[in-house]
Amino acid sequence: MLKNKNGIIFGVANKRSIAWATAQVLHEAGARLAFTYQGDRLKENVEELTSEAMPGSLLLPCDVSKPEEVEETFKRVGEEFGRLDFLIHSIAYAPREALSGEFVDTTREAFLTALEISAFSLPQLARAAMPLMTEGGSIVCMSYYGAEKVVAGYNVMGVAKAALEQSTRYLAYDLGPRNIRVNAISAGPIQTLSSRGVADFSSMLKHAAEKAPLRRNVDPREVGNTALFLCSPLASAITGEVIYVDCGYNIMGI
Ligand code: 0WD
Repeated sequence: MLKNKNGIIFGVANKRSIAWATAQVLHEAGARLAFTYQGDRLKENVEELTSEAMPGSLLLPCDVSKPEEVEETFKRVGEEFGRLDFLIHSIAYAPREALSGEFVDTTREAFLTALEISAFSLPQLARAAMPLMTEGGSIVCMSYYGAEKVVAGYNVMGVAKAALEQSTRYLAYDLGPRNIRVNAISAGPIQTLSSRGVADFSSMLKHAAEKAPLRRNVDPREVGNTALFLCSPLASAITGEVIYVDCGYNIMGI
């Protein structure tokens, strides 16, 4: 479904990353992929994963808090790919101490960092990708239910996800005339490196599986499948949406 399409994926940290499950699905659909990694800390992981499964992938260092790395990333993508068709934003960060205890105690620094890395990075990357999306495009980011309801412990990340979801809508409006679609996937809880930073995450997983209509947790590949749909022509009239991939959890009241 994505033959002759070029995409870039932000947020592969290790084999459990949602971005990695998504990359596998997009690769199987025929896409050519570029990956970014945040600093040398994660370089080896990404090299190891891609060298086995997708040799020849373009790997680029990109910490979104460093504008010069973002600029260099898209310059290289332009040189290698010429045209970009989709971008997967699967990154988030908040200092660990902000993801436990009370939201009221969030420091200025933690608040600004969480919002910068987890939300501002979406318009930042969209702006940089836009000139390469010459034949339209699809931008997909990852959100969570804590954007709209209080999830104890999710704290400032919930505020950042609210900003991310609303950024999705404003970007959809701005980029629509270029036929660039922008959507968010609101995924159910999945055990990854990041989610381990959320206080009492295993209880969240258990609760979600018990309450969701499908009575189970989400598999990261199911998030990848939805990203594939959103990047494909099948979703050609869908933009500015938040699509739930949560086994139905969000529809439940009591
Ligand atoms: O339950 C979950 N795991 C859910 C995750 C449920 C719903 C949504 N999500 C979201 C996350 O909030 C995030 O936006 O999905 C996205 C991917 O998260 P993930 O796959 O759970 O987490 P992980 O594998 O840790 O990837 C996130 C990565 C970072 O990993 P670490 O753990 O090293 O912080 O985001 C990247 C980094 O690779 N990242 C950055 N990339 C560029 N510049 C930066 C940065 N400054 N900071 C973090």
